[in-house]
Amino acid sequence: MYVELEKKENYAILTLNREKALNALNSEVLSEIREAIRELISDTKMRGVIITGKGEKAFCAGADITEMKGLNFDQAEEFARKGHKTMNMIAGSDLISIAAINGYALGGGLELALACDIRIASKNAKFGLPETGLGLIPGFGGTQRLPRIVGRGIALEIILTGDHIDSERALKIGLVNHVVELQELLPKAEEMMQKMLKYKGVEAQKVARWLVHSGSELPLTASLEREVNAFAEMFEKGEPEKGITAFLNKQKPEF
Ligand code: DAK
Repeated sequence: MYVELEKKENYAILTLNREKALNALNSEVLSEIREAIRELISDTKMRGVIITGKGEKAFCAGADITEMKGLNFDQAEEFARKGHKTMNMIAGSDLISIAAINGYALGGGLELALACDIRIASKNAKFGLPETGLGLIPGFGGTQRLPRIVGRGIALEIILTGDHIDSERALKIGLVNHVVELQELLPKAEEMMQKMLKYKGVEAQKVARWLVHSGSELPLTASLEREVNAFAEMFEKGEPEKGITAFLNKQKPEF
């Protein structure tokens, strides 16, 4: 198995387990990731996923370079679609996702982290999109998700130079939310996940996440209108009643 899935009470830790190849994404790894995400989506107790890599060297060194050699147009398209399907499944599901980046996050590995809601990195982490040096383009969403997170200028620098950037710079440009010691990485990711899953409206989080992710595809006036409707609809779903009543009674809300 190239993917380990450890379920906790209401979230899971998904670990890429192909350490010898620095957790590179071949077709099998991609399909096992999708299988694991599908399993979490169908388990109604599961509300979040932390994605990390086995070992101390790499989160994921990218798409499997050996598998890409000699692809024709149709095979390259199929490979790119498998990657997109995987990333979209993570970004488009109702699972809150945190990438816990424990080393290299290159190419498809960085694109996997970009598909997550939040990125936390260890100090030794290194990031980059080296594809153009292989005569490729970032093919698992990098040309689109990276500029939406760090802005177009920085994204183009990363894509066109192919340079590795360290965790300190990644933090400065907003590519990652936090940088911690390697041994603190999973505890930090779990602490954040638990905090997000406690005393928070389940539906409220789903809707807020959806508004943030889908809003960037719409003109501002349309996405603001969508927010108004979504806000009003929350009152028909019962969570505001619970949350507001608990606040007024000086209690913690249970959703
Ligand atoms: N794929 C396959 N194997 C990889 C790999 C990768 N991406 N990265 C590393 N490995 C393997 C190495 O070949 C080596 O295997 P053995 O020789 O031991 O059998 C083992 O992992 C350890 O790696 P190194 O010996 O190289 O370790 P070092 O510490 O010396 O260097 C490194 C670590 C991360 C700097 C280096 O391994 C490296 O540069 N790796 C390649 C990183 C990279 O270029 N990643 C981007 C891959 S391209 C598309 C769809 C998708 C994509 C593009 C287009 N369409 C279809 C349009 C996405 C592309 C990519 O992600």
